[in-house]
Amino acid sequence: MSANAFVHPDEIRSMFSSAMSDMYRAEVPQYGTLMELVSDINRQKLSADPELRDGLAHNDELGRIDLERHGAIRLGKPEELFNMRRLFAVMGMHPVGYYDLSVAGVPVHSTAFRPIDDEALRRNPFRVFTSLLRLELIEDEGLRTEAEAILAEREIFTPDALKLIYLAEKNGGLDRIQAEQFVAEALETFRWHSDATVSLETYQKLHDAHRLIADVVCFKGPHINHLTPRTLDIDAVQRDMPKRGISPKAIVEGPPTRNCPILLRQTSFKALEEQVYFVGGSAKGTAGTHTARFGEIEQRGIALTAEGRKLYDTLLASVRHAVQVSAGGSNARDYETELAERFAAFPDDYETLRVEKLAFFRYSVTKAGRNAVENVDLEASVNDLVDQGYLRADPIIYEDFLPVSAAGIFQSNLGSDEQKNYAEQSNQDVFEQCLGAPVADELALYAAHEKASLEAALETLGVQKNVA
Ligand code: OOG
Ligand code: NI
Repeated sequence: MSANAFVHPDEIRSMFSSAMSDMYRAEVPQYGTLMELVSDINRQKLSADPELRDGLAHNDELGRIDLERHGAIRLGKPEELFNMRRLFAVMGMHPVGYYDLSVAGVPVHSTAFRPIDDEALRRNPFRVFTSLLRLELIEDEGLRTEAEAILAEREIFTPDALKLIYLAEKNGGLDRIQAEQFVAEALETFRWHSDATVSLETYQKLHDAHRLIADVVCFKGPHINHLTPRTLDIDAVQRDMPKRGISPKAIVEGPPTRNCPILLRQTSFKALEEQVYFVGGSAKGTAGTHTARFGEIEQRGIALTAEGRKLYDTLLASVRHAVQVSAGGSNARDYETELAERFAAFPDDYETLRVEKLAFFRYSVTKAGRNAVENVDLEASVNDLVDQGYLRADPIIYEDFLPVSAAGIFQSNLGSDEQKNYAEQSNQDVFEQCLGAPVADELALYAAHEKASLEAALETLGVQKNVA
């Protein structure tokens, strides 16, 4: 490799996520404790469940278990989102999906910046859930103007970060020295600042409008508000958090425990109260506190088709209608029971999920299939070929987020008395204008992945078929 060769975006992403992880562990020690708990439980789970271990090994995922994590940030103005897209593109992360959280009383809309192709996901799946504040949802016009004026003053990227983004775009990549500098400069944007940019009085006014608005508007930048390792047993982590002095949110968001995990299950520990200084008062400022940063864990399962997702949404809505978890979480058990009972209606074996087209699979030719190439019945259906043992179908893992779960994570860290109903409709067009690009449709990505794997497998078997 010559000295000037470009560093692969996947590698820059790995450098960045590892630097973020180090920074966050140093800034939020409780996150380090959570990471240790997760790694202990992953190890136990792998040694107790050889089938799980083999499955992960087959999909080449064993190596990425301790890597898998996501983070989240909240931005204040359109140009921040625009430049954030450019920054993440340098690391091979692109906007996928549109999430409207105003329907759940959180005045933001969001996307996830993430690697898209299989190879890139395998190398490092790090994603960042990125929200943009919707200032138009502040009812008080005076306060809205004030918030806009405060945000207009700030620049969340360092001049060198912007310069390196420009260079990467112009030259098509960054060399080793530039990539290292880029990671260091990019990190500055996500760092915690204990100095607020406003007085305590202004903070309080914005806080009263919505706690989230104060979090976005009153600081120098969009501090990373959580990082999320992957766990192989989320129920065990939820159960054991208190044993390590960590206080979990009341319930695990998403589907219940199942034999065949679907979509995404998440839980978090509650945001910590941290000391900050507001403008004014003594030279150092006025001491106060702000609550924003927490830790989260995730467990991912198979990606669902539109039909599977409809069933999931319907069942979840009926559970949430039947049991509303109280602020203190005293009825969390009722919720869990209801969730498990209602989701009994969701098929829980991969074969049914596949045959009923509820979930996405990656197809490959088995050894038996390769041996039988000359004798394969050309009229056989895909299901026949699977039944005959010539084709193998493995789950495609869900790489995105869930709006109802995300709202639950937001709310548990904002205090559950913050529920507000915004009349404003979701607005993907406005979001994409701010972003400067369309967001990719996640269902289309999974469908294309499944289709490509099936076409390649059928070609190997010598079967010509129109794959829908
Ligand atoms: C983002 C909350 C959503 C998730 O994993 O669903 C999220 C935030 O609090 O900014 O991270
Ligand atoms: Ni999260």
